[in-house]
Amino acid sequence: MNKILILNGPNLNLLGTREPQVYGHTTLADVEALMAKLAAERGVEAECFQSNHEGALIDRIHAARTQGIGYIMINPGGLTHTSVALRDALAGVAIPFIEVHISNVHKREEFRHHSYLSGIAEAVLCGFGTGGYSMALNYICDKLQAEA
Ligand code: CA2
Repeated sequence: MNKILILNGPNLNLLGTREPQVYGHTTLADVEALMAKLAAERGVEAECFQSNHEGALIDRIHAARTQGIGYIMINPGGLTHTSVALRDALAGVAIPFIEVHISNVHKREEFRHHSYLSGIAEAVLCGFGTGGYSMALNYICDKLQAEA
């Protein structure tokens, strides 16, 4: 069960190409390469998946149940604030997950202050830029190693 699934939701494929004042200059490919490198250094396998489609993310979460995934890291993008279905999928597979946001959602518009996922997440990180992904990965690797 020492596999990690790293999910990125709608529009995160644009990372590093637009709105650098909010999301920085790092691309999603950069983030995914770093995740693979850091995970390998810790003897863990990280699989990354990004989709602009809610159903595709839900299908990927369901598949994780039988793929030896011990932990999920997810930046749900805008679905954070809208998707009961994504929450139900994560609750349904009962795989612990960390919710990550690049920006500090609490410093932004009111509609970004509520997350449908946070109430069932093990932990939530926001406002650390793309550095939040590395922090979450370290935490998850510590947890998986403590369980091994
Ligand atoms: O801060 C985050 O990571 C968010 O999850 C990003 C979502 C936003 O809806 C959430 O409120 C907070 C937006 C993802 C869109 O990402 C883009 C990246 C670069 C350029 C345009 C969009």
